Amino acid sequence: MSDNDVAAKPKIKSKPKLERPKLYKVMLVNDDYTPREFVVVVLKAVFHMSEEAGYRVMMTAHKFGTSVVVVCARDIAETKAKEATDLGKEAGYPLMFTTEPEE
Ligand code: TYC
Repeated sequence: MSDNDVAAKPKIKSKPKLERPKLYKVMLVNDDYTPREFVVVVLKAVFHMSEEAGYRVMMTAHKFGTSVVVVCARDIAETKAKEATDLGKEAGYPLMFTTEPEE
């Protein structure tokens, strides 16, 4: 090796850093008109919750204003929130589900 030779850098493959897609929360929003039992029916139908889990989520929104229903990918969160909100609308209730990104 002469003095001019430069040692080849070892080639270390670095993994491309893929951003992890953000997760979104589906939130249940309280209102004064939708019957409690109807909220639980919707939670069971759209989010496959048990009666007990649905009742807990409904009561949390009833007492505190909102409740987290599920955390999932954005497109699924938006589709489910719309489906659930539409069920309320079809029955004449102002029931509302919203989505928001997780911190
Ligand atoms: N507050 C409603 C009532 O007293 C019940 C209710 C609970 C409605 C949760 C919406 O997201 C909700 N009939």
